[in-house]
Amino acid sequence: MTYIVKPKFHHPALPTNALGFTHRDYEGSVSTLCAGCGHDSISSAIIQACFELDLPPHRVAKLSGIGCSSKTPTYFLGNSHGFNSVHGRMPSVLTGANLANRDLIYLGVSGDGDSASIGLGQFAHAIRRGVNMVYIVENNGVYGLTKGQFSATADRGSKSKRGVTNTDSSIDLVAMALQLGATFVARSFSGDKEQLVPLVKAAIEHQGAAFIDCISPCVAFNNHPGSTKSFDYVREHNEVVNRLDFITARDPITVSYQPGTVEIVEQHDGSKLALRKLSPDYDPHDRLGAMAYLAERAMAGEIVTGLLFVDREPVDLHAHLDTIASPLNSLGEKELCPGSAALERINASLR
Ligand SMILES: Cc1ncc(C[n+]2csc(CCOP(=O)(O)OP(=O)(O)O)c2C)c(N)n1
Ligand code: SF4
Ligand SMILES: [Mg+2]
Repeated sequence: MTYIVKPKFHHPALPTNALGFTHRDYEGSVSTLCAGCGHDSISSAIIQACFELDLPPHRVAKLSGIGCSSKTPTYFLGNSHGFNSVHGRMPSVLTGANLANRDLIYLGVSGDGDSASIGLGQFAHAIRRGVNMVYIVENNGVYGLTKGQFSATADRGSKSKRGVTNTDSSIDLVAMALQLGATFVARSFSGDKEQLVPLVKAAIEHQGAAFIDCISPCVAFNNHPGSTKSFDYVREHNEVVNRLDFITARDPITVSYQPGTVEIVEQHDGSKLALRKLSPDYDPHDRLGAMAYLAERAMAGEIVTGLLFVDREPVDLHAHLDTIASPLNSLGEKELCPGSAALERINASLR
């Protein structure tokens, strides 16, 4: 058995959100991951973000591949749509679902093996097409589910639990997402919920390809000295460039700030991101600058976290393809089958 259903009763005084839902309404089954696994903290951040955004659970579709990370959608949003696909194939399934029904919020949950090893091509194409989604990689540097082999995000020189040194160069998914044109790019740490919850909220409201690389230590196979994805290593080498407050379109801006230290970034739907600058030189609107900064800090052994890049005017796949505004499942036979005269016109235009 890979999941245990949670009992339905809860304390009658649990706080509710604007829809009358409690936190429990956004939870899933009881997690069967190892106690202390970073992935459980990410699930908890997703639950918190969706509760605070007052999202109707039936409007969310969560998709994943294979791995401990890809099992996690069972442990959150139990009342949402879910699809557990094949190893490394989540991005194409998500792309297809998004094209068929643009009205849902798409949450792609993956692992570093799922996205940087077997699924690297799929990851790249979903990002470069600008699919409107939140793509979260729960990055522990190993294949946790198959007992701790190095994944493609393991740093060169880092050591496995058995003491073997990784001799391959690592793939930095954040650098790739920036290069491939993602319009929202962030890196976070499962141990930093204060940073992760607003990042997930902002990514959900972003109308384009939003990518979050979340370092998520595997306590069973990659949390030892010599690992660069352990809790201790990430805490010691974490360079936070900004802190985010997320404000929905209906909330008043209440953040207090010193001029010059906070920038308010408005998104398409009117929601606002209040970015507290911790690194004064860092500009999250400069794609090339972000790429250079990340590479420079990585050379110095630092892991840069925070909102790394956001495009205020994102364009998504539906805009690129000029698709109809309604979800395909709401179209009737008349729209879906316009008749032989229309087909003749299309054929004639291609001759
Ligand atoms: C096509 C295919 N190849 C290999 C596997 C075996 N396999 C299952 S999970 C996994 C790696 C998972 O690693 P990751 O995505 O990093 O998830 P984690 O368990 O670390 O969270 C592999 C290689 C598989 N299930 N399917
Ligand atoms: S093996 Fe690692 S990734 Fe999998 S549940 Fe355990 S700690 Fe988490
Ligand atoms: Mg992994």
